[in-house]
Amino acid sequence: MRQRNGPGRTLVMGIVNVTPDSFSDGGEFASTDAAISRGRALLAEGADLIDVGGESTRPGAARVEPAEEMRRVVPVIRELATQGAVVSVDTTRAEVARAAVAAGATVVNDVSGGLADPAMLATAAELGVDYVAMHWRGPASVMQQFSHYDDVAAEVAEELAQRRDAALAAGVDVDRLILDPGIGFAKTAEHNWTLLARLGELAALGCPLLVGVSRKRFLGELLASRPPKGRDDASVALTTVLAAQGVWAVRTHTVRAHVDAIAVVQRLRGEGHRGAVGSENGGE
Ligand code: PMM
Repeated sequence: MRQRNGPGRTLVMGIVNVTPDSFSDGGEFASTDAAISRGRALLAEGADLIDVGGESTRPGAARVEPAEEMRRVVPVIRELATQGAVVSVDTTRAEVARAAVAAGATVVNDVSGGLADPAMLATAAELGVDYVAMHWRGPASVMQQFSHYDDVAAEVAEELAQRRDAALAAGVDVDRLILDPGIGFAKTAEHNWTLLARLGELAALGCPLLVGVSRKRFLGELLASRPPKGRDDASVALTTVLAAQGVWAVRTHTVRAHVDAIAVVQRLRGEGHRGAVGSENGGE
């Protein structure tokens, strides 16, 4: 799979949801201070980048106003970027992306792949940032109605190819474009597993891949309905598989175990790794 210039391994994107209603962390980091602390903690665990979002994409979630979305994400981005973090903004709105980049974000993570806001692709091109186009068939409030596929891997690949072409036509630099299968977005558990098993078909689109499985519902279904935080070990197991396949980055709520899993993959390949994060050389 296509990697980019960088450390030559899968990157870990730590999630900071500045939302009162996230499915995975139940609004624990809704305040600015709590979100900044969470971002710092994920960086200390070894996150390569922090993804800051101000709008829940939980199935059925209602939309928030752009002003409220900006109020949530901008101060968090500014503080983490000032501290030297690479920050991405999880938004479907061009105006929020613009404010986030002004505050220091260098990646725009758009779960709609440019479909939710007609100004998004041109804005990402103009801002000259990395742009993640995720596979999306509609807003969270209605997306589960669109989970019908004859061949999920082929259709997601075809729809992502259209988003890739639209982004390039709008002027996004080919070296700044990342694609994402959108695990859990307008997809059943069965669809998610099929997509993960056939990721090579998406890699064939020629762009690096970002994959987000962390704590998602299909893992709860696998694990006898365990609640979101009980799905972390299975999330790490998937990171191991995804890193072995060479995805560009994984998007996760916890970081250290994912960094460790990636180090194991690197070591088995005979490639150097960056050393354990938080190691004290003890316990041997
Ligand atoms: N998943 C969520 C939110 N943003 N962005 C990308 N690129 N890929 C994803 O899979 C993705 C995303 C939903 O998960 P969360 O509510 O736990 O953040």
